Amino acid sequence: MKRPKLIPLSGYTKFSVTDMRRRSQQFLSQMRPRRTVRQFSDQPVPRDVIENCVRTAGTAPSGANMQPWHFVVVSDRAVKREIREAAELEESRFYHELAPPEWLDALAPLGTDEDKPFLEIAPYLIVIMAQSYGLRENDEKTKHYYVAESVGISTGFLIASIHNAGLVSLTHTPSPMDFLNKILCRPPNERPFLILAVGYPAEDAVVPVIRRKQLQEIATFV
Ligand code: IYR
Repeated sequence: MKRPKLIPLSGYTKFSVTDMRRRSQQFLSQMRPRRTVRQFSDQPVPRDVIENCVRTAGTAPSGANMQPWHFVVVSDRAVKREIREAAELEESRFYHELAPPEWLDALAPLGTDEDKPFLEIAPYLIVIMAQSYGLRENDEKTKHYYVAESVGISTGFLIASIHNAGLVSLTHTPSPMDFLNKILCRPPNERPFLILAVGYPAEDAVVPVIRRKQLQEIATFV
């Protein structure tokens, strides 16, 4: 068994309570206006900004530090079109055959349907892949732990950093999503977690009226 290689904690900054309070309030004010946006502009976004956001996602904690994620950043028009066509096929089945009425009722306030133009219009689709297990170069398998939790946390970091950069995103999960492995030539240890469309909002973008739960509804202090 390997012995742990431990080094002193560096890069940690302790703030005064006053500063802590101010910073936590500032961050809340920054995150609060974030909205999931469904109408995108086709205005290009610098690739280095996306690279930094993905780097930030890569700083997330993960089970046994296996970092069981892979981000496929799609900007190629033909690939985006292929993804749109395949996703709309699945979505059409979802809305017209598979979705139980209760689910359709829950989605009604969002105004979603099987038409997914954003998959072609948004300058970037970040396809987040979860690696159920690792594959060494010699094809040997390694175990991954808490994959969904790890990839979910990483995706949260990604969404927050995209918002912080002044861009908007849309989490999209056509179901099933296995067509993405084929289109993006991904290995069998990866399964699509979600598609994140990223870009600037369309000039005439609209969002549904939503209410966020209050602190007392989402937290219990014991
Ligand atoms: N995947 C479908 C349906 C959908 C499901 C949920 I849960 C949403 O929050 C939004 C949509 C679609 O993208 O339209």
